[in-house]
Amino acid sequence: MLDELQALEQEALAAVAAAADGPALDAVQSEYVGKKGRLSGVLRTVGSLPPEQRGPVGKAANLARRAVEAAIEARRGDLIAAADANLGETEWVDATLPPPAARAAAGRLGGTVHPITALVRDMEEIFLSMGFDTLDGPWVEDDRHNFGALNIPADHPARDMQDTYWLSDGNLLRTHTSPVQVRAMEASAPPIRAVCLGRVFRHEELDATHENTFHQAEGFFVDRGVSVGHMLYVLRTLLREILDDDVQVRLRPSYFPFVEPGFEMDVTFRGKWMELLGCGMVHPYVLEQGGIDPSVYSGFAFGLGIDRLVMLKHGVEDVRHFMGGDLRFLRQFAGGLEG
Ligand code: FA5
Repeated sequence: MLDELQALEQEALAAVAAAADGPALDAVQSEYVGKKGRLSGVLRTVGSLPPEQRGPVGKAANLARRAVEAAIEARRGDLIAAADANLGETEWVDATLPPPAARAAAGRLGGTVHPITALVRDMEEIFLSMGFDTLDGPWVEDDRHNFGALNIPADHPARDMQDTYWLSDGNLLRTHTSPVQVRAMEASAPPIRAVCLGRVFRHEELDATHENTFHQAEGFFVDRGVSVGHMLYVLRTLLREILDDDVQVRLRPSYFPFVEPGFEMDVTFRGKWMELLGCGMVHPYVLEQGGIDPSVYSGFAFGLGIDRLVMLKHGVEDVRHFMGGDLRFLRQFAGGLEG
């Protein structure tokens, strides 16, 4: 019986050493030392042995089981350490690889630059080449910067031209980029030559040329002797760079409380005129609000609808596509716009 036990122990130890991985080791464990295992079986028969054999056989069987269990734990530790050491080979991921869906999409890699973002980048470069600084302004504005300092007091009918999203604390989502003019004048003295390209918000009735979240490019230049001629030069240069040379443009007298005189510029689009921007000479009241002496300095300002310029450039028929989130629309701009 003792010889048999010894042979069983040797057999179990050899099986442990030969187990190549976790599942193989689990199988060895249950074959020899599991509840119904062969060594456990010997221990269960000890009670039926003649009394003088029970002690030595029981002791030897217990020792054999403990030796096999210890060998199993040691082997398990070795297998885990070996797997860890090998992790770099078996488990590596290429973190730079695009997800499978994006790879499959139109056989190209990753996402695309949104057409608005692409045009914003182009415009910023053009303005930079004409010596303009790029400024940012907050989306959440106060009444003074969005309206009051721009010569639109509380009861002014011009407020109705820009239906406003008011916030419960009395602030608002900026309805245009013109507040950045005021902020720039407050922050620095002339000459000021700056642009701000960013998002604006209006509680609009939506149609093919009106969104409630859209983008404007504000440009302004304040110095001694600035005239309408300077403004037209900058606008013409910008539009020539962005659109075809043969684009038709017209300037109409118009009213904005913060400029005098004021104009609107239209461009032809699909056989009709589309309003693209408002512009004019900065009103003396606005210069004063920005801490600038209107008897010494003059300035021009314009506010251009970026979404509409993208429509013109790419022949997009409805402004609502831009914020609609439809990837089929955005993928059309994949070629050549990646950045
Ligand atoms: C303004 O917002 C003035 N701040 C522009 C300005 C600046 C005038 C400086 C004078 C001096 P207006 O509301 O017209 O003006 O908007 C300017 C341009 O934004 C429009 O010509 C149009 O191109 C675009 N725009 C206006 N409303 C929308 C809209 N709901 N959806 C898309 N584009 C719009």
